[in-house]
Amino acid sequence: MKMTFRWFGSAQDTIKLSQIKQIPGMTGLMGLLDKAAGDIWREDEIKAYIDEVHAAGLECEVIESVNVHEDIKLGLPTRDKYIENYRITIRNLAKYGVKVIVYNFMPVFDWLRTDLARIRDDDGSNSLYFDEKDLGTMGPLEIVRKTAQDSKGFSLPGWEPERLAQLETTLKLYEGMTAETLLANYKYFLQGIVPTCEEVGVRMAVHPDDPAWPIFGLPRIAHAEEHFAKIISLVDSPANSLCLCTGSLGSNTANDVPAIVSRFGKLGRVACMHIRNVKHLGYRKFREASHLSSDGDLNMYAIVKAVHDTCPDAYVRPDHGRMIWNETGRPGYGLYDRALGAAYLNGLWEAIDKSGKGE
Ligand code: DNO
Repeated sequence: MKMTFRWFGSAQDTIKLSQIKQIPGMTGLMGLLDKAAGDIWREDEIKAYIDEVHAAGLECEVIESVNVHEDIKLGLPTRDKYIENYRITIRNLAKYGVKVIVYNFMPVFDWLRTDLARIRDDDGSNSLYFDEKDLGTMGPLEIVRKTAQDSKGFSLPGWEPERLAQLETTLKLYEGMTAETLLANYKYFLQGIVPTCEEVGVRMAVHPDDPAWPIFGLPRIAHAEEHFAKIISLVDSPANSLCLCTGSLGSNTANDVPAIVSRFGKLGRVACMHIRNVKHLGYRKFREASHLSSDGDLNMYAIVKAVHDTCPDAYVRPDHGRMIWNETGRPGYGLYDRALGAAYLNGLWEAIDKSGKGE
């Protein structure tokens, strides 16, 4: 397990690399640049970001949110141009030591919440929260407006303004699209990029749908065990791998998260993990909890044990955290609770590892 942290770059993040470096056991980043879906990630931009990370004594072997242009997901004729751009980005990232690229194949929306800062009465912390009932009354345009307004001026990954500006038009283009068509478009994309990944030694890792069910009538094909079995068989290569996000998968009580990690870990198809906990509050209603098992509904020990036993080389990040100790910053991406999460996950790992060796 290689412990990593998400960082949005010095111009966009309130957290300093020097602070990340001080978190025990932190090896590097799951980094990202602020780029529109479909754009080529230029070498000079990648180099500047990665040089800065290296200068702080951290690695950058994973890059996240190289977003897939909607024309690819929609299967439009223009998709070939965007697939070519994606190939160029893969090559450019590989030149600077990137080994894993995290992406998703969700139509229109990446992750979705109905409240970015739900306060807990008993301790005053706040965290991301979702209640499908609230969504029902809101609708897609309203939720976008509210998310932008609640983000306190921070850019949120997956909520890039240029993409969302086209929202109404894009939603229309998806009308009537089935999961089968989306899967066929996905296969076309993977067939276009996997040979490049194999050539330059990069693994693609798809992030699950979050929350783990379809929303707004859009097809979603990556939120259950059988979906991942289909995805990895679309192109049978270790370069076509998974980024299992426990909080996304765990939002749906039907998912047995440790079993999913074990199954695909054993197949060598878990390239990285986002590990966090969720607390279910009712039907399709949950809040993001601290990482500790007893604070939410996921068995974090069983999850870390599954990683330890089946995919020990996976890159891991503590994913989202709550806002605690009066911290203000990008929702889900404060310093303190993510650092606590990393320390806890490292503790679980050490206990599992040492007891396995009879220590
Ligand atoms: C949410 C993140 C996601 C993830 C993307 C990958 O906080 O985990 O935005 O990075 O889905 O493309």
